[in-house]
Amino acid sequence: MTHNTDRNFSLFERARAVIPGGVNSPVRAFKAVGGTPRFIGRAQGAYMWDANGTRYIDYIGSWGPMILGHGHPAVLEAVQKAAVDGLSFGAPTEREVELAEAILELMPSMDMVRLVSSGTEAGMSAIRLARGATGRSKILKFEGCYHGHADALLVKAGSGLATFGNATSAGVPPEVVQHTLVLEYNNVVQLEEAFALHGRDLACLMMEPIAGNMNFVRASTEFTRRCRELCTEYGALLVYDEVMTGFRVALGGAQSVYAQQIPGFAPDITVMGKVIGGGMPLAAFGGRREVMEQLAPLGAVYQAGTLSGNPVATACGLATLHEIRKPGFYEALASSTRALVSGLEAAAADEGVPFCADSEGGMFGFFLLPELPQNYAEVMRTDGQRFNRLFHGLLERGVYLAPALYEAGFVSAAHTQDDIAATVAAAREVFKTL
Ligand code: HOZ
Repeated sequence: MTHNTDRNFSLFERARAVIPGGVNSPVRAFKAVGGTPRFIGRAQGAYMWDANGTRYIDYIGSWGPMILGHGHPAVLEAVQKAAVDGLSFGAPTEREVELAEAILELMPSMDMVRLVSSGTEAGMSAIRLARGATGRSKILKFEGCYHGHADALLVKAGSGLATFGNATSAGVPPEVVQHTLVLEYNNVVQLEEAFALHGRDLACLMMEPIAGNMNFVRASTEFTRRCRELCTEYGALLVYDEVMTGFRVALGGAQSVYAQQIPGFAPDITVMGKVIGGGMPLAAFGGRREVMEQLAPLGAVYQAGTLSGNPVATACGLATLHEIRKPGFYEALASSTRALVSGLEAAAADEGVPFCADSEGGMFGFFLLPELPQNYAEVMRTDGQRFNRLFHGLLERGVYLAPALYEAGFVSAAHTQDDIAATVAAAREVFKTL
């Protein structure tokens, strides 16, 4: 196809004239992998079709929300009905109470929850709440963990302990990030040293339990256990960012997976997004009652939103939660995801490509490395050019992965064994050329 006949290309040209970089969220621009982003016209089940009408097996799933696949009939019906009754009221509704009740039932660490519109908003609000509830300013995060684009959280780690305040973005004043401490993920020694030095000043430790923004890196059980113990010992709140993992890796989120390994394990605050909105702008943060009651109008921590608890988004979220609660849902999803991961591993091994992969529930990641990385520095050892060749080879064969090696992948309940087999066959062809 020439540029003259490629509608993706012409749309990207038009987009670049009116939208910075041609996209409304940077990674969509294919800057890391090169080439022309696909402009999606429609999607159904496990597939998406671009502006040229080319079909792709979709492993992004809108970056996580589309756990049922695209266009699930029960979800569409709920959304259509809700839209007829009104798009937004800016007033309380019965449906948001129902959704809050459903979330709390599935997430026992939360006594109360507040609905917002995006994961960034939920993460930002959780930090304010933690600071308000503890009366402390400092926060701790880990290199490679992404918690949305709020100023205080856009901090890259400096190497080594106790590195405060290196904003990853222009426009974030140093004073805003001076309270953000960044440590290496899965490094227990560094964690213990940091708490010994700053523990009494920390409002919270915020983490992705399975980091999905440095591809897919699990927190080790020991690291998770020490995070919990040290927060308790020093009076800091443990904030679990389950925007990606919530209702994605298990019905009770990643915290339910860790609770099986660490008896009594629970975070103090959980941040959620993506799946709880089923594809509509909806996110949430929740936690223990005495912490959540610090929020306005009960408490002194202000937080608000015109579209919070939006009636159409909550209908979409409720219908999605209804489906994922059905018996066997996660077993089937995890089994499809494992089949994908083990198929890719076997194909890479046959072709002599260094490759490793991991998955939990419907979330997966893979690396062109001989061993699974434990932290961001290890993830960075991936050969980016090789990943780009793999990405484009798969895209040409109708398989749509995230256009950057730092992103996790997502399988939906709509992916069939045939889709997985076709993906593995395509990968095998590409591995031969890497
Ligand atoms: N937050 C996503 C990257 N981890 C990108 C979301 C999007 O572009 O839609």
